[in-house]
Amino acid sequence: MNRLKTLTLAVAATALAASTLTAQARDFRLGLITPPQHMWSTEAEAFADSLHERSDGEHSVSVFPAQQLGNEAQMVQQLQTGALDMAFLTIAEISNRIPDFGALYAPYLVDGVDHAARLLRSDTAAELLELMPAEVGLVGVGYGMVGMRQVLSRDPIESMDDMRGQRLRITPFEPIRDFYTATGAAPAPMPLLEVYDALANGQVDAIDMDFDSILILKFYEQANNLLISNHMMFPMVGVVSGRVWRELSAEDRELIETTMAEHLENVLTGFQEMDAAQEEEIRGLDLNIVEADAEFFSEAIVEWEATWAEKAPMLEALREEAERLRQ
Ligand code: 3HB
Repeated sequence: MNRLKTLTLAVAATALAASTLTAQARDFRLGLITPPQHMWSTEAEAFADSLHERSDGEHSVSVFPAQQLGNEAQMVQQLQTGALDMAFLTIAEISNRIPDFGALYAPYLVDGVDHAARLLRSDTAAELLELMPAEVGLVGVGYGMVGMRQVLSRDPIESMDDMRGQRLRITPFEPIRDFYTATGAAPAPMPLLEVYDALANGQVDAIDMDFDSILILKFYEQANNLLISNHMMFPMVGVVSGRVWRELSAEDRELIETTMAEHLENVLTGFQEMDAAQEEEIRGLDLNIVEADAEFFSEAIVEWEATWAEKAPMLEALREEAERLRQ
């Protein structure tokens, strides 16, 4: 080895040692709205364990599930100021702030959970994440999801006519609100953890929900008609505060990014793996089940497209990608 190379290596080693010495041990805070038993929450805990282990005990992550730190709008604000370090967020709040994300909720963009996961792993979906630092000050590390959306209702829904005037709970965001308004229903925005009581006390007649939450939060106890419609996918995004990101060393960024991405991938595969069994379990409950497809909602879809093709220019590219990934 020549002298110059040895010297360069020695300087590099000293720099590395110095940066390790000055690297700050951190206890990051990660917030999410889902209850502790939801897979987003259990994978957030698993991410915390992995990061602790891979940083040789230097970094830890405290996970705050069940909206302990506030709703998603409040968490996004905290992420922007750096008061919160990380979160697993539905795309709902993000799509309210970056309309292009609304394209992910195009009705029947995907055929089911496998197709949804393929689309979320694509470069086109990754392009959306690139918009986040400049537009909301968050670093979007990758996607997770839950299962496809269904409609659970007190009264049977056999055609779109039956939806007219129904007070129907939605996650609070615009693309889904526009879809249900177009069906003739009266959308009632409400966070996940308020849904059970709202159904129980008659505040809403129906809810937009996924199989997993219908089961784990026992919504079927309060409404026994299920429209298996698979009408939209429901992505999640793992984020780090842009402010916090800027303070991190390149090494820590890399560690956080790869570790979080791995656990988000576990969420995608987890929901892919659970879907069929959950559908079977739900079909085994004492529910009146009706199935729906794009034809069922055709007029509402035309109306939705008219608004969102303009609001979310990424819709076209996502559709093309979804078409390529259709199997
Ligand atoms: C929702 O319906 O708002 C929701 C459902 C989930 C996870 C997060 C939000 O399974």
